[in-house]
Amino acid sequence: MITLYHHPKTRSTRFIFLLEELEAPYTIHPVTVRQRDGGGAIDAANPHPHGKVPAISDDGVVVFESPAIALYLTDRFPKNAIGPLVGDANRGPYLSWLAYYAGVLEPAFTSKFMNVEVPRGTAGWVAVEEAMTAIIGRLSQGPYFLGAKFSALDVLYGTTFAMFGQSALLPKSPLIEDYAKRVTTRPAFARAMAKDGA
Ligand SMILES: N[C@@H](CCC(=O)N[C@@H](CS)C(=O)NCC(=O)O)C(=O)O
Repeated sequence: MITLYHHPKTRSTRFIFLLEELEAPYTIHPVTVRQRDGGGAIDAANPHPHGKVPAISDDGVVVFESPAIALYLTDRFPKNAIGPLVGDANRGPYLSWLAYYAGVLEPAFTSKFMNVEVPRGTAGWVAVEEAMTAIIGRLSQGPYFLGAKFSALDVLYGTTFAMFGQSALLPKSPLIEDYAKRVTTRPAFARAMAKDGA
């Protein structure tokens, strides 16, 4: 049984979505987190090393950080083939774009949000505009990140684009808007929203 350490309307919400796609057995353990306004607090029950969400426990085995949780869960619950397994030709792209999400795209968004220019040739990431060009190139062969097959990549990227769609952080792109809609109109997303607890 998976326990998801969760706070409504955060990065853990999309793991309810993923668990619903996987049809995995899970329970939600609501936790408090530190808020941007100085409120909130780390919850002692949350096993994430910085009290962030998401984190999961699989009968005592703790996994934290979104791409690691995504990979762990799709390997652990392969029934609905939401992530390619070892030996599948899509495994390499799957791992690459999972790592890219945390190592390139999120830092790119943070740099833009903080109005910090990405240091050319030294930072491990690139500006949002450059990252989105690569992602749009990938998705133009879609409809999903791995082509015809929906995967946990779409849970991470699709929900992120749906969230930032109207903000200045994300360059306007009809392709990205259609993609975000495709992901967030899935029945599992609606079930997740109903369980988010917001
Ligand atoms: N790198 C982490 C980031 C997790 C994260 O920052 N989550 C936010 C909620 S969206 C949080 O827990 N914030 C509370 C805090 O920073 O203490 C991941 O992708 O899993």
